[in-house]
Amino acid sequence: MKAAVLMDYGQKVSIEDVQLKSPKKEEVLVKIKAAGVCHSDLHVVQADLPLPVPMVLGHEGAGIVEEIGEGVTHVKKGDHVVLNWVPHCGKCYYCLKGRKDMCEHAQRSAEYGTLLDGTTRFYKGEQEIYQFSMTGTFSEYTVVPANGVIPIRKDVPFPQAALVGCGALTGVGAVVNTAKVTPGSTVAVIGAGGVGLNVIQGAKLAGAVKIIAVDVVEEKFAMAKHFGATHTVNGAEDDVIDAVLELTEGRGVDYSFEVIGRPETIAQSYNVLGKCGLGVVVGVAPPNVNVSINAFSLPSQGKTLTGSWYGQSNPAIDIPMLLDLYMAEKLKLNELISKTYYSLEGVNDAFDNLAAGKIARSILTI
Ligand code: COD
Ligand code: ZN
Ligand code: ZN
Repeated sequence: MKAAVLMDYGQKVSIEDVQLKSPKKEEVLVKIKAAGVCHSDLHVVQADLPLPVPMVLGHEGAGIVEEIGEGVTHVKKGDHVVLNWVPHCGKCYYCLKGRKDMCEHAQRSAEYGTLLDGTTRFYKGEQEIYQFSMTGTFSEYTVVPANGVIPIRKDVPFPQAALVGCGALTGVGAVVNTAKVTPGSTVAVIGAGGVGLNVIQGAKLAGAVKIIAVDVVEEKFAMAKHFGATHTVNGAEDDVIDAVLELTEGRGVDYSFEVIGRPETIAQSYNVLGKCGLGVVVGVAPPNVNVSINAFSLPSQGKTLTGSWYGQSNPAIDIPMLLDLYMAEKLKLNELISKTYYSLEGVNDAFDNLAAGKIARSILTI
């Protein structure tokens, strides 16, 4: 069986012949049909996310259930599923508080590159191969925890379904679940990539009247407008804070979203807010990075800066809901697919295109 594996840092991803163990109790074997190439996969290749290697990358994916382990009742062989890269344990402090996105057990296993029991199902000869965020969708098959598969309607094409597993859920969820954007609001979205475009369409769905897309790549602005941006700012040419203030009668926006993961754009997302504004950081900067914001403005302007992980979502409910929105033509997914590769071999080319910033998403069909 073939999988795209980062064998070591400093190398390109290679297509390897790997073996997969059978699903254990509360696990599911999935035949992957489509996988999206997200910037977080590239972050791993570029060593911005410190994870163990060798690792099967890919966390956005959809496929068909091939086999279920003991105790799995919510899916059966043949079901179509989207993979959930935060398969919560249901027992930890945060799960019990209703915050599945913050599951301690899932976060720890993702850091170790294993499934919830601390072991991995992929191997090559004697060597264990880790799985990115308990998924590993750049592979013909994968084994994931039971909560890592969300059953979906069968009339959605696999590439579009895959996109909901990270980009759409992360982006729309940041707007709807974390920020709870209200109708008539003003919004700035910094970073109009695969996830940022979903923040933009989430803001439109939520009824925002002014949606300002900020990026540094000109090609992104036509896409941003198509997804619902009312204004655009090119951060490579203009001062972002001045431009946003000018577009909002000098006040700043009600909500801002940083969808890149860089300290300077995180600071921007705070500085473009008006009084009482809420800034949501979706992008993840490397672990040793700090951000500086003006201390006086916190109490005097009552601004809030928070974060959003996996759209603060409830994947079992939110993934089917987003697919229903897509089928009702209220959520754009087709337009997110800039390029399709009909084999895993396309993965490095997809990374190059992502790094150049000119595309929204590439899809690998498997
Ligand atoms: N100012 C404005 N825009 C910029 C700047 C800048 N200084 N630098 C880059 N951009 C733009 C790029 O041109 C591009 O359009 C956009 O920012 C980034 O988009 P993509 O398509 O490259 O990235 P996404 O949308 O696939 O991913 C964004 C994330 C924020 C999810 C990702 O980068 C991240 O932080 N990942 C780590 C977090 C993580 O592991 N999440 C789990 C899975 S997503
Ligand atoms: Zn992602
Ligand atoms: Zn938990």
